[in-house]
Amino acid sequence: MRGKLVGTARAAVIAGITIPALLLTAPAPGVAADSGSSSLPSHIHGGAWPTSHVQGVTVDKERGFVYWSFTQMLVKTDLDGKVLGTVEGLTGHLGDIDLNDRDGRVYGSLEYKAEEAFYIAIFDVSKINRIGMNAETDGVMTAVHLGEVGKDFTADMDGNGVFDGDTADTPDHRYGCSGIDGVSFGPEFGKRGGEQKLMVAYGVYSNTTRTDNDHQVVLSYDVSDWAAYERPLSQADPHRSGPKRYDGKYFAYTGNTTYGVQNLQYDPYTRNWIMAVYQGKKAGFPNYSFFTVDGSAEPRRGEIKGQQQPETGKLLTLRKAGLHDPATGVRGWEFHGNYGFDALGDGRYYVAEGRAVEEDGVTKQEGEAYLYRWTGATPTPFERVN
Ligand SMILES: [Ca+2]
Ligand SMILES: [Ca+2]
Ligand SMILES: [Ca+2]
Repeated sequence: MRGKLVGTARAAVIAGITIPALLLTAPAPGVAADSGSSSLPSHIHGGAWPTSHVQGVTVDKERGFVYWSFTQMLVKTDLDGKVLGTVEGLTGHLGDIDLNDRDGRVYGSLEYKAEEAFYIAIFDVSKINRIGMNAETDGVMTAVHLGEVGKDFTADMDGNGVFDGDTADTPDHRYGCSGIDGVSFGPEFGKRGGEQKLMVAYGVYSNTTRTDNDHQVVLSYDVSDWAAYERPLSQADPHRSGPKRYDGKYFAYTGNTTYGVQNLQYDPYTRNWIMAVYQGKKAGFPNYSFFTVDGSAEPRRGEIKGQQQPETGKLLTLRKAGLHDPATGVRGWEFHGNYGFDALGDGRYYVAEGRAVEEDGVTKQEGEAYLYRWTGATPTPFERVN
């Protein structure tokens, strides 16, 4: 588990069982985090690249590496922001990324909407050692196809025999699914430890005229048997090798957002699953920019509101903290984090920002990450560490 033992944290022994200090000290939301004594830079520069904007950041504290998703490129730096290598040539959309502590590799969402193909890209980041490595030909990336996403993306919801494709202006796409973006490893919802699952959140189109797109949708996968599915990806002829089934499918009622969960991250410190979004536009919802799912709550079966035919599913619980909209029951916060958010496990976080910059007459996208700590304050539960 990420950040199980951090800094000067001490473990306790109770009845002969060693309890990691984190589990003893993890506070309820609302309690300020200890800033910790392990030194990490308060700012990391991820460079500027001729790509779309930064989509995700994940930090390998032990080895001192930072990985950045720049939509068409994966960038590897050290903690000082020195560029160590890049993986380039992606023609789809690389979104949020997360480090799998089990195998030391970086997993990210990868979309090819025209091909109706959605993948988890797996980067063997130990092999990234130079700028300009190729995602298809340099043996650093495999991909696992997620069939369930394609099914929901292509669903002909109005039953007119036509799938309207990559547009928000349609009744098609089940739950409004536009693909996938947020990814994170963490325990099953309601569990403290146990097997780490890969959670994958849907993108959801912004559409204020339908009622069936007001949930964030999360698929869970056990990736321990994924070696059987992993294949290099030929983008001209994308494969469909992947698990037939997901392990779990979960729904969080937040109101419609603009492209769903941009960054998903399990935070062992608060036991929150954070969801950073681009705000929704629907009247009648609070349209918060940041949500926290209570990771200690068991999913409960209930109605997935707003569907054409009544439907039940496994519902997630938003943490009872922060802002609250009594009319809808939605709870949330005001924070960014939709360009990248990583939890270090000790109440500290790296949060990405990005912007367009001009370099030698070329427009590039710059990415950087700032260190924050948890405060639990409303409406913004983090403060920057300087
Ligand atoms: Ca249709
Ligand atoms: Ca994104
Ligand atoms: Ca993530």
